[in-house]
Amino acid sequence: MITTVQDGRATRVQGDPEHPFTAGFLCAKVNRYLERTYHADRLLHPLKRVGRKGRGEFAQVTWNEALHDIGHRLRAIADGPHGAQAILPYSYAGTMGMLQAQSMDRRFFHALGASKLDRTICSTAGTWGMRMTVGANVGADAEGLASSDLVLLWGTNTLTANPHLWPFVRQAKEKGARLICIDPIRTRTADQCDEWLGIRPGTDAALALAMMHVLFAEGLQDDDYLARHTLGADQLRERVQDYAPSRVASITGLTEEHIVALARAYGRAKAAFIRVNYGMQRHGGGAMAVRTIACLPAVTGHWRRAGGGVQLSTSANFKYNTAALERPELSPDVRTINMIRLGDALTLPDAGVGGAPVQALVVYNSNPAAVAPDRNRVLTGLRREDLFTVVLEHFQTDTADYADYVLPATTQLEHLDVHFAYGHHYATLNRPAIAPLGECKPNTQIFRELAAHTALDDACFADDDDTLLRQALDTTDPKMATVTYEALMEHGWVRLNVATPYLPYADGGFGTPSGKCEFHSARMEAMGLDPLPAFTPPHEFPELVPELAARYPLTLISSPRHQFLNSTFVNMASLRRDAVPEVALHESDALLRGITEGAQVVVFNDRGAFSAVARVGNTVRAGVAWAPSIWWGKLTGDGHNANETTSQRTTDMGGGPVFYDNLVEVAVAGA
Ligand SMILES: Nc1nc2c(c(=O)[nH]1)N[C@H]1C(S)=C(S)[C@@H](COP(=O)(O)OP(=O)(O)OC[C@H]3O[C@@H](n4cnc5c(=O)[nH]c(N)nc54)[C@H](O)[C@@H]3O)O[C@H]1N2
Ligand SMILES: Nc1nc2c(c(=O)[nH]1)N[C@H]1C(S)=C(S)[C@@H](COP(=O)(O)OP(=O)(O)OC[C@H]3O[C@@H](n4cnc5c(=O)[nH]c(N)nc54)[C@H](O)[C@@H]3O)O[C@H]1N2
Ligand SMILES: [Mo]
Repeated sequence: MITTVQDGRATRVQGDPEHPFTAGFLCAKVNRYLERTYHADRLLHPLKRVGRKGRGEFAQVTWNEALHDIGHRLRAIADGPHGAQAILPYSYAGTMGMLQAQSMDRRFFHALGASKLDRTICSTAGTWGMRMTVGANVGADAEGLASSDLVLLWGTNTLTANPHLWPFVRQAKEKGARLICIDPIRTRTADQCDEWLGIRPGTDAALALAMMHVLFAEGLQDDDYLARHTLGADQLRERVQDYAPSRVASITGLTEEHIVALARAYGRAKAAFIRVNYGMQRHGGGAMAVRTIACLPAVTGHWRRAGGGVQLSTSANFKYNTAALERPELSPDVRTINMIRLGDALTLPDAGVGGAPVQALVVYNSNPAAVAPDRNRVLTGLRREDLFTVVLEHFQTDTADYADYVLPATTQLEHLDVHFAYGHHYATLNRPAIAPLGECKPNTQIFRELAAHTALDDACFADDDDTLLRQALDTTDPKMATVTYEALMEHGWVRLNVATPYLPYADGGFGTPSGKCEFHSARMEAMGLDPLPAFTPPHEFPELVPELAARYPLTLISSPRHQFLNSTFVNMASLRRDAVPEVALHESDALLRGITEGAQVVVFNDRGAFSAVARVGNTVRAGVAWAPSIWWGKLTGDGHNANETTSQRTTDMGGGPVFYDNLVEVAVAGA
């Protein structure tokens, strides 16, 4: 992103036309980054709560007063009967920069001895799935897509969530590739594909197993690749016997013909590119689903060729020196709390995991009052008068309303950082373009000063941001050889030291213990899991929970609204416009409930409820409801959002969230 600055004020942001991947294009949201940065509601001064918890009533205080009091309170808790484990940090994706998201903050909490946070809310299930099959979250390179002859967009809303991939998908299409979208929702991405397969939520593993059933049955496998680079091919071949297309049709809700045709198209392609994304892993069996799909290109040998393979992420290729940034050795042996179980952690006496209750919560780069599951429990916890809450923010979010102190943080335009990527292979420097607005400070600086006020005196708290940047780059990993301080300062971005396109498994070389693509995983067996790919149903799979499904027959998917970035940008009038919370229903489901287009409805289950306007049509498959998210509670009509209905249950591996594994009912409001 290139920022134009006049007289100290940023006047324009634009994409860098020379960047090989983003090619001068910013997404709908970041295009408005100036409006966000200079928004009239931007927090510019430290604030201290004066009203009741959650009322959002604050008075301006000086930094010194705020930091002194926070340091004093945290120190008192650390020295108290429960010790520092009663303090919980809470952060995720507000910024994913190495400095502003995982450096001074981690040092601070490690040195303090606070509880650790397991940052699972987004990607751990899929990451574990990839790890078990191919060894790491490393897959195919989008820059090979032009050579692909079949593109499967599987559980990904590319045009909304990852639009920079689209030009590469189009290159493939222009050269004759077929595009198939596999998604319970007919998204704007599905609309641009040759075919939409409206699968039942949480059943993707079954589909992949049926594809392998057909591949083996029809001799479409690559025997040479199987023999040289895989482990457990015979066991896999036997396992997929259980997944005949006729049986899988009833699991997935797709026809047998569609399943067979998909398998044949895949098996006959030379280099099929599967873009699998995070949608499908937000279900109880999400890790197994990703693991199973990741087996496909090893069966057909597509990994050999540019444009072939599976991509979930490219993030594991970025080997910044996180140990130097985070200093984990400063931490004593403390408990870890899974971030998606925040509701329990704040409301159960031992935080749900044993030991101390949570007495202080320090939130930065996150808005848990909107994004965390089981929102009622989260708000019940945040409302506790005895919970000391500090929130570092740009805006007065739902979460900030519950704070005792709100501290104003800088945006990407105002601080230094360096970024990894999860869809491409370029490291990016983030240079500050303007001075911090008002009294805002970077997260790094806030934690640096907080360390002093909490009587933490390790020398590492003296490192400035430039030093942190150099520490992040201090690594001997060969993939990082090109990512030097000088190269970043000169170009702003630099490609990792990998070929273009990068073919990670063309000749095997998997990151698993065996060095092979592991169809059979001894590690999973050791974890007490099925060592072979299988269909692991969602927690709330109607066939498994018939009584619950009788009361709550619809599966709610609350994936991102096109104009929002999780809960970021929701407060921007130009992006929200006149939008209100909506829920899309299939016309058959609407008819059954007497719901018509535009009707005011309530979406509910035993966990909670939220209001929405009904959108009736054929954009979702029958049995599925779609509530584009993530709304700020306080910007909706009723104060609620979709996370009132989601659960704190976790995925089969990785302890990930199951946001879309969520049975609800929808009724006309007031009925
Ligand atoms: N505009 C915009 N872009 C974003 C974000 C945003 O909020 N807004 N968020 C960013 C972040 S943090 C992330 S993690 C990514 C997420 O981006 P994606 O990985 O694309 O994830 P989702 O949008 O959650 O889900 C993608 C699709 O999966 C579908 N889906 C749900 N359940 C299933 C299933 O069981 N099987 C299949 N096959 N499909 C299913 C959903 O209907 C949805 O259309 O996007 C990033 N980009
Ligand atoms: N129902 C449902 N829930 C979901 C999802 C879903 O699809 N459906 N998606 C899930 C996913 S994939 C994710 S990744 C999570 C995301 O959840 P979060 O990580 O909480 O992401 P955001 O909602 O974008 O909130 C980030 C906050 O950080 C602030 N911020 C940004 N930059 C900075 C900074 O430099 N310093 C400080 N101090 N603050 C900053 C922003 O103003 C914003 O309020 O939500 C999850 N929750
Ligand atoms: Mo995410």
